[in-house]
Amino acid sequence: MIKLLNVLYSNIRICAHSTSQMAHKVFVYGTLKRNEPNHHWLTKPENGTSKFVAEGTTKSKYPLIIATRYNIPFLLHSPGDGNHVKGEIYEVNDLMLSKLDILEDHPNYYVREIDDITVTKGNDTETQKCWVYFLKKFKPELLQRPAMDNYTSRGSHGLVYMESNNESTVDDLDDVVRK
Ligand code: PCA
Repeated sequence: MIKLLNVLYSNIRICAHSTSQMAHKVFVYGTLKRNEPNHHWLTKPENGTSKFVAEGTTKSKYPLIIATRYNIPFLLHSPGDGNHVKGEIYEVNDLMLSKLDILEDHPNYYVREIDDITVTKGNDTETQKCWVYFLKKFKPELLQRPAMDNYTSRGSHGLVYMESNNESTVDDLDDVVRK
C-alpha cells in the first residue's frame, strides 16, 4: 500500500513538474517587439525564458492605436475595425508569462486572450493560436484615433513611448478604460 502511494505520489509530482514547464505562445505587437522600449523584459534571464518563433499578423483586423500621456500602444478589442496588425510570436515559459502579466497589469488593464495569428512561410500560410494583450473595455473615442498596422515607438506619428511607473499607470488607466 505504502509503495503504491509512493508511486502515485511521484507520478503526481512528474505531472505537476511538466505543467509548470509549459510553453506558451505570445504574439507581441507593441513595446515588447524587438528594438522597442520593453523588449528587454523578454530577454531578462530573471524573468524566465523566451524564444522567437516567427513574425505574424492578426487574422482579424483590430485598431492598433497610441493613447494616454505616456504614448502607450493598445490593440483595441474591436474585431473588424482597423488593420491586420503585424507583430512577433515568442514561446515563453510559465515564469515569463507571469512576468508579462505583471508588466501589462493583466487583467486590470490589458486583458490576455488567445487569438489567431497568421504566419507566412514561403508560399504557405498557417494559423497559430497565441496569447495577445488587448484593451477590452476601452473608451469609444479611442476608435477615432489613427489606426496603425505596425507599431514602432519612434514612428512618423511622433508619439515616443514614455516609461511610466506603477503609480502613474493607475491614473492613465482612467484615460482609456470605460467605467
Ligand atoms: N506591450 C504588449 C502590449 C502592448 C505593449 O506595449 C505588446 O508589445 O504586445
